[in-house]
Amino acid sequence: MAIGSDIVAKAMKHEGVTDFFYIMGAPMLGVEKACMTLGLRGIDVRHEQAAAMAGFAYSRLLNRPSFCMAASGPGVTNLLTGIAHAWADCTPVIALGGAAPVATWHRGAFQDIDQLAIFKPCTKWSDRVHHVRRIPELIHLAVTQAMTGKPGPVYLDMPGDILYQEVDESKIEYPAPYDHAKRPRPAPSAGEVRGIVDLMVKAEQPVLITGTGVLWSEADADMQAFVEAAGIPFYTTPQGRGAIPEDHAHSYLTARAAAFRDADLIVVVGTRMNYVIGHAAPPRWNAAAKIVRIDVDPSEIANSPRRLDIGVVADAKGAFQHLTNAIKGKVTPAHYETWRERLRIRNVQKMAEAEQQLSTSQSPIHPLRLCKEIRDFMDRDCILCVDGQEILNYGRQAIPQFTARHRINSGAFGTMGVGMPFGVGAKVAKPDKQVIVLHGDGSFGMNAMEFDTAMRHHLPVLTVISQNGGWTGDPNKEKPGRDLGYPRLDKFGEAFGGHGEYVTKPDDIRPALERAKKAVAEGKAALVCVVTDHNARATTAAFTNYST
Ligand SMILES: Cc1ncc(C[n+]2csc(CCOP(=O)(O)OP(=O)(O)O)c2C)c(N)n1
Ligand SMILES: [Mg+2]
Repeated sequence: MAIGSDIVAKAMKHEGVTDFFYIMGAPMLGVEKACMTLGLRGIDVRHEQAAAMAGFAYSRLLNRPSFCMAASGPGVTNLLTGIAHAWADCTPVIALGGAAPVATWHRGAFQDIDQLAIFKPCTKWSDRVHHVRRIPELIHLAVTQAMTGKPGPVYLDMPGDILYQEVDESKIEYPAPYDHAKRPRPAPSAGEVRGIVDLMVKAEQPVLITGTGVLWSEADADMQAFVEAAGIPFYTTPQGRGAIPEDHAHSYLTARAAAFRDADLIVVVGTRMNYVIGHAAPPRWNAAAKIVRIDVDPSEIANSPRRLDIGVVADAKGAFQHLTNAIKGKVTPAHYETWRERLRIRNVQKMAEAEQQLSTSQSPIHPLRLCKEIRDFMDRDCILCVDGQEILNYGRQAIPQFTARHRINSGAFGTMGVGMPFGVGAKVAKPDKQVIVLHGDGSFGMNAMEFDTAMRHHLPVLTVISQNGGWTGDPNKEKPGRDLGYPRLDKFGEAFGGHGEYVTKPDDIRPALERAKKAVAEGKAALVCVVTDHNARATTAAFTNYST
């Protein structure tokens, strides 16, 4: 005889799950133990939101569902911010929440609250296990819901009496595991492809803008083939960066604003037309431009904030392949040469200006100088997780990206506190890659205890903190609750057996990073605390009428 908890673990293993993130507690202990008995790696974190956030990074890096688990009541409600973050950024994090027994609902039972209702608006799909024999079906459904079409988080509520119910194992059926290679990939019609090619033939100044949809579709190489065949300049959302290495000849990072403003054809693929790209609408984008949009999710096409000239429901991979074939003999790189040259010249000029700012040796250290030091230090395929406000904006401007999926940050939800958990999840997903977390000091505090998780689980993450003494820059000293002072966060790292560095001079940053790298090579997590200028305020495109 087995109990429901054993069946959850077996169903997860059957679906190919190898790792999960959790904090122990009833009624989920049985599931957690059974998973580890079956050989799954359980990473016990220090706050449940960090379990969901670590899962987020894991999913992003591996294009796989991630699993997090929490005890009933406050354990489950603690997951919420991480799951909401995954919802806002369309990432397949699967949360299993322990719940009060069905038999005692509404009778004042311990930790009894309607968790399913709480998670409904924060997930792509959510449900409750009602019958022990249907557990494998529901785990399979959870994975399928999370992974197909536009991905997203799901929640499964697991009442304690079902988890502990005995069941005859011979009566349990396991569906064939979800196979991502067989996922539906809608293709554009011949007419749609023709229409897009016509617009490309007529265009003189087109721009391709893409997002993480391209990464989920595993279409990076197809995107590059299209970009090279057409000679079209490309830009990505902050998290879609690296789909094509940003030192590619058709990448003009610092000419972004000009490219958006002057484009006469905007091709939007695998990204939402949300505030992150200024809705692909005026004032950031040319009002007179033609616009083509390709997305796997029909509701995205239907919900475009700007009238589309052509809207196509299609998967990015096939769409790029069709377009690359269809433009043959009609659009060549020569077509857009003048346009590219304009962007190239602008980019070269602005890059040179930027390099001067980045090299500043002002004291206290400017966050841009810190970014430059990290840029020059990090591996080309480093996984860089960035969290904060000023440091996030500076990092975006200053540090290019060469590897798809390896850049994750506070995202569309603007969630502070994701950095450390992302580092943990990233190192679990890709233990052989360099993982650097670039953190604000405020956001670091939110999940700082994940440094302990990194140490306990031998996940040598290199964390760099831009310690500007509080939340955001505040040159005019006008923000309530902004100041946090300058505690010795390097000592915090050392308290858990990690490597600590404390830096106040620009020229000391690189040697400190090198020492931290050595500690990381020896298996230790490292905390490099760099005191930065509290007056430094990054400029970025405004997306609200107010700001933090
Ligand atoms: C969970 C959460 N709480 C609060 C905020 C509001 N907020 C946005 S930016 C920010 C400050 C970030 O400061 P820090 O991490 O120190 O980075 P810095 O901007 O100083 O580089 C805050 C509190 C948020 N976005 N998310
Ligand atoms: Mg700060």
